[in-house]
Amino acid sequence: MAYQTLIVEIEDNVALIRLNRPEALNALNSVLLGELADALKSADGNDKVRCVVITGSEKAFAAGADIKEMSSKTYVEMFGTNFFGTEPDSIGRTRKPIIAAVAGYALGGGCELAMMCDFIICADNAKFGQPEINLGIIAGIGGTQRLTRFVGKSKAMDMHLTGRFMDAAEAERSGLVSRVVPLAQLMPEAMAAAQKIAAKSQISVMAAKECVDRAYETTLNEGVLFERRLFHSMFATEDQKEGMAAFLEKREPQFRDK
Ligand code: CO8
Repeated sequence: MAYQTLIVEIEDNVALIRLNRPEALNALNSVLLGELADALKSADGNDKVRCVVITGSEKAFAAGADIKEMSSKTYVEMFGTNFFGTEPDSIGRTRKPIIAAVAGYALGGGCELAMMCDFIICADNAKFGQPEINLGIIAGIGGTQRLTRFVGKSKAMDMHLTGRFMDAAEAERSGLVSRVVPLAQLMPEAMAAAQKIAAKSQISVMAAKECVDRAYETTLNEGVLFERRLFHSMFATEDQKEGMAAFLEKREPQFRDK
């Protein structure tokens, strides 16, 4: 399907979704968020897709929600239409793994979108921030909650209250991103990571994703129990037999998602 604000390519079992509003540094407007939710839903339902990468341009992953679109809205319009309430939830419901490949600015809603992905690989020119405070507003799609879980209270408060940006080195040091690579290596690195994930058993990939996500939603004991139940359930799959047999026979496993 052709989108106005996205370019989607599927190659080697990876769906690459590129945010494409260069005139506005990929600012997230309602068309883009709607299209992104749609693209993720179709990737989730497409047997050829085993992992998703979301990226932007070299200058901007996304510079936030679209300020032009929001500037004249009233409270009644925002609340009444649940503005930006539905699409982010549908992004969060995607069961296949999603990697954010971030170069340049990931600000406001852009930083929040990156944090909604399963992990972030960034280029050395990346800049993360929650500068909504400079506009007389606050984060609206999870930034106060997710950034705090990623980097802790002190840094999250600093970012949200001062609106300062965090560079790639600080983002890696703080646990916001999993890896930093030179800009030219960003897409090769992200695609290689996605292809590595795509080669695993999708059953165990989705189970691992559910378990890690559960860590943010429950107590340690409940999370460990949840993990153990899913761990036991892996032994009902053919892929567990194949994975362990391949190890013992010193060969590469051939997973069949069964
Ligand atoms: N919305 C709309 N247009 C934008 C945005 C944006 N967030 N960011 C940049 N643009 C536009 C500029 O207006 C400009 O357009 P034009 O050429 O027509 O004037 C074009 O992109 C290029 O931008 P700049 O000329 O400003 O480029 P610079 O390199 O000088 O500066 C910056 C880059 C620092 C990124 C700067 O553009 C900037 O500060 N942008 C705004 C960042 C920001 O405040 N983001 C937070 C927005 S609010 C938000 O995200 C709320 C989240 C809650 C809901 C989330 C729902 C998704």
